Amino acid sequence: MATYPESAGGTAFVSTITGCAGFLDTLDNALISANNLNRRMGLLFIDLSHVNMLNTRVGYRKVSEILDGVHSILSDIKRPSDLLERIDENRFALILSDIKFPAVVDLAVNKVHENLDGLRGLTGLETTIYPKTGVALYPDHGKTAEELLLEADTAAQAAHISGSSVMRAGSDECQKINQIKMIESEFEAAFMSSEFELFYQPKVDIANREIYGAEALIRWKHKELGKINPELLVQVIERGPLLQDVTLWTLNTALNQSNAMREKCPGFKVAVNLSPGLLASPDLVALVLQSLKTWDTPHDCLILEVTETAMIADHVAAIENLRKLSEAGIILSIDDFGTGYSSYSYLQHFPVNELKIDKSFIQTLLTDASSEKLVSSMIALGKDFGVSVLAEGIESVEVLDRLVDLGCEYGQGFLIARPLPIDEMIAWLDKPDW
Ligand code: G
Ligand code: MN
Repeated sequence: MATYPESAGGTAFVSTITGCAGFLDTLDNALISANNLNRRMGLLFIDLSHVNMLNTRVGYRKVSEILDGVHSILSDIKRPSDLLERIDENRFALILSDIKFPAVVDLAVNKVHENLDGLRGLTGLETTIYPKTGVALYPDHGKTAEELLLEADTAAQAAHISGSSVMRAGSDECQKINQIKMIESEFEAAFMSSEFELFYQPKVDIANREIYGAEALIRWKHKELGKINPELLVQVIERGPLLQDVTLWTLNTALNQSNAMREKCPGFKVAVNLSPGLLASPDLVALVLQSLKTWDTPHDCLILEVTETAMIADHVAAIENLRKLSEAGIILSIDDFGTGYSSYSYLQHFPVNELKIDKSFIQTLLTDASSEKLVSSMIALGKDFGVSVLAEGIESVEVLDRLVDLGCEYGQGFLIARPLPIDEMIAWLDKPDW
C-alpha cells in the first residue's frame, strides 16, 4: 500500500490555499450559470508549487518570471467562455464553463500540459516544469464552490503523491486522501473520548501447536463510518502530534488487559508496535519500564515490535534505547522483516530476539519459488543468530504445513485467528480452534 510523505507540520493533507474568497465568489457565479443552463462545469486546479525548488538553481526573479509566463500561456489558450484565476503565486484555477461531455475536460487538461511544456523554450530553462492538475466536475464532484475547490485541490495533491500529472476527483487515490483527512480532523477528539480499542491477534508456536502470545492492534470504530481502515489510521497516528500519547495508551492498555490472558495462559507475551518516530525518544525507556511496573508485568512478557525501516535509520539514540530495553529483559522483534534494505547489518548491531517475516513472502510462499527461498534463508538466518522466527500472514493450512517443514517456529495470521476484541481473545484462549 502507498504511504504518504511526511510534512513539516505533521499533517500532510491540510490544504495550503489561503485568501481565495474572491475566487470562491467567481466559482459560485459560474456554478449558478451552469445550473441555470443545466450544464456541467469543470474546474482545473493547476499546481506548480514544486517550481519553488528552482529558486536555488535559477533565482527567485527567474522563478517569478516563469510563473508569470505560465499565467500568460494559460490566458492565451483558454476559450473565451473559460475563466482563469491565479489563486496564489504558483497555483491557477481554470473554470471550464459549458462542458457538454466530460471528455472535453481531458482535452483541456492535455492542452494545458502541452502548452506549459513549451515554457521550457520560452524561459531558456534546462528543465521541464511539471504541472500537477486536479480535475473536478460540477455537479458530479461537488454542489458548492467550497466542495468543488476542495475536491480539485485534493486531486492535485493526489497527483503529486502518485507521481502522475493529472488526477480526477473521485479516483481511488483521492478517496484515500479524503479518508486520511477525515481521520486527521476527527482523530484527536475520538482519542480523548475513548473511541479507540485494542484488538489482539494471537501469535502461536506452530511447531508445538501452543499459544505464544498476541499482538495488540489499535482499532477505531467511527460513530457514523464504522470501522476505519487500520493501516490509514496507523499512518495518521505516526505522522500526528499524539504519537507518544497513543503509544502510551496502547502500551498500558495492552499490559493491563494481558494480565487476564496470562492467568489463563502462563508466560503469555503481549506485543505492542513501536513507531519509528518514538524509537529515539529520550523518554522511551523510562516510560516503558514505568508502564511494566504499573501493571506488574514480567519484563519478558512484553514484546516490542519495531519495523525494519525504523532500524535502518541507524540513529545512535535509537540503538541505545533498544539496548537498554533489551537489557531490562524486554523482547524485541523486527516487524515486516525482509522488506527493508539492510536486513543483515542490524542483526549485528541491534539486540534482536524475534524476526517477523513479512506477510508478502508468506502469502506467495507456495506460488513463487523465490519467496520460498527467501523464507528458508530468513529461517536459517534466525537460527544462526539465535533469534526466533515468526511468519505473519498465514492464511491456509498448506502454508502453515510448509512453514513447519521449513523449520519455522512461530506463526500468526487469519488461519490461526483474525485480530479479536478483548473478550473474544480471552475466550479464544480457552478454545484455540486452529
Ligand atoms: O505488520 P504488522 O504485524 O503490524 O501487521 C499487522 C496487520 O496485518 C494487522 O492489521 C492485521 O489485520 C494484518 N494481518 C494479520 N494477519 C493477516 C493475514 O493472515 N493476512 C492478511 N492479509 N493480513 C493480516
Ligand atoms: Mn506488528
